[in-house]
Amino acid sequence: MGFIFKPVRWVLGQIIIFIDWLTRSKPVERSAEAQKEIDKQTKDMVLYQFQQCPFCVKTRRTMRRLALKIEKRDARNDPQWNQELIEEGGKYQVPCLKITADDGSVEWMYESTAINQYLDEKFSVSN
Ligand SMILES: N[C@@H](CCC(=O)N[C@@H](CS)C(=O)NCC(=O)O)C(=O)O
Repeated sequence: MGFIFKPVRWVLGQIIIFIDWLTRSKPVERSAEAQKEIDKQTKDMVLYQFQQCPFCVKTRRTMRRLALKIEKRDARNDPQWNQELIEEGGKYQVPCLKITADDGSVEWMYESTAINQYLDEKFSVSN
């Protein structure tokens, strides 16, 4: 029966991606100057993720809503990112946001709720 799980999981994943696409919000609009400043800050962030993971969809929705240009790395299919996440982040779980500070120190932030809260607090337009 195990052989049935993979295709079923794939179809469910595609449904999640489709619903996400149907219901996604419009990215926030900032002045060119303000967006440039945000882009500078998000240049030092990378999201390790799976395309079909619902928790990753949740974080990608926040990134889209806040118009954040954060590089995404496929930790399931790309062996380099998979290994980096496990060895440097500490565990094989996505989403994980890698944040490199100006002094070169690195934080690996796990948990979609924590990541979304961090991005919202840092980049919400009302702030
Ligand atoms: N509580 C976590 C759950 C994350 C989670 O369960 N991610 C799954 C993918 S959907 C995962 O990393 N699985 C690792 C694996 O497949 O071994 C969050 O909200 O970020």
